[in-house]
Amino acid sequence: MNTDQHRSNPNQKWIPVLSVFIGVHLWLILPLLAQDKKKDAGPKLTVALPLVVEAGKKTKLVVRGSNLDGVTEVRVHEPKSKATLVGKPKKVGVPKDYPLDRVGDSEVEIELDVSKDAPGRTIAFSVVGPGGESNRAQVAIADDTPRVAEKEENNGFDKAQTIRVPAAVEGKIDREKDVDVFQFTGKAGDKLRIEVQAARLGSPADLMLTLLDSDKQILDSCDDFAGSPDPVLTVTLPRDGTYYLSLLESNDFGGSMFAYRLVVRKP
Ligand SMILES: [Ca+2]
Ligand SMILES: [Ca+2]
Repeated sequence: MNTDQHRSNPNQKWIPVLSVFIGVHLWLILPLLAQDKKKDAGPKLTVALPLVVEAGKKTKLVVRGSNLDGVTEVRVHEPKSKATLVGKPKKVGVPKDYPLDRVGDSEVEIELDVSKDAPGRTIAFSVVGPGGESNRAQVAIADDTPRVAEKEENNGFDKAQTIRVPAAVEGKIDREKDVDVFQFTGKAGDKLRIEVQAARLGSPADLMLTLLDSDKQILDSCDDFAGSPDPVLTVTLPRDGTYYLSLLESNDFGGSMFAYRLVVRKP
C-alpha cells in the first residue's frame, strides 16, 4: 500500500476557502467589468456609401457602423479636406445571421468635401462619440477611369450589362443571391486587370469574380486575393469576341450596404 496516497497536502485545506473567496469576489467584480466594457464601447465604422467620391467636390455619404448613437464629430485624415455631420445618427436593423461587425447597426450622414489636391487613391475619416474616436473608414477618390453605374436587372447572361473597357463600375449586391453580370468586347491578346474593391473599402460584401467567354465557358475565377476578400484577375484574352464577368457574394448575403467597385482596365 502506498501510504503517500493518505498523506494530505497541507495546502489542500485552503482550496475550499480560496474557492469561496474567489467566487464571492467574481460575483462582485463581473458586473463592474461588464459595465466598464459597455462604457468603453466607442463608435465603430464599417462602410460609407457611395464608395467613390470626386476630389474638388462635396459628397453626402451614409456612414454605417455600430455605437454611432452619440456621435458628435467627424474627422477627415487629410489636412485640406473637410467633413461635417448631417442630421442625427439612427439605428438600422441587422438581418438575422448577418455578422454585426461587417454590417453595423446604425448609420449617420456626413458631407465630405474632398480637396482637389488630396493625395492618394482613398480618403479616410473617423467619428467621435461617447467612448472616444472610431476606427478610420475610407472611400475611394475617383481617377480618370470612366465611372459606370450598375443597372439592374443584370442578373443573367441574357440580361448582362454592356460596359466598355476601361471602366470602373459602381454596383451593389442589393439582395440575397443577387448575381451581377457584365459583358464587354475584347480582342485576342488584350491584357486586362479586373479588380473588385469592396471589403478593402469596408463593404460587407465578400465577392467572387468569374470571367467567361462568349460560349459561357469559365476562363478564370477568383474569390479572395492577396489576403483580402476582394478578387483580382489578370488575364490575356484568347480571342476576339464577347466576354462576360459575373459577380456574386460568397455567403449569398445582400443588401443596400453590399456595395462594390469593379475596375476593368489594362494592367
Ligand atoms: Ca446588383
Ligand atoms: Ca471574395
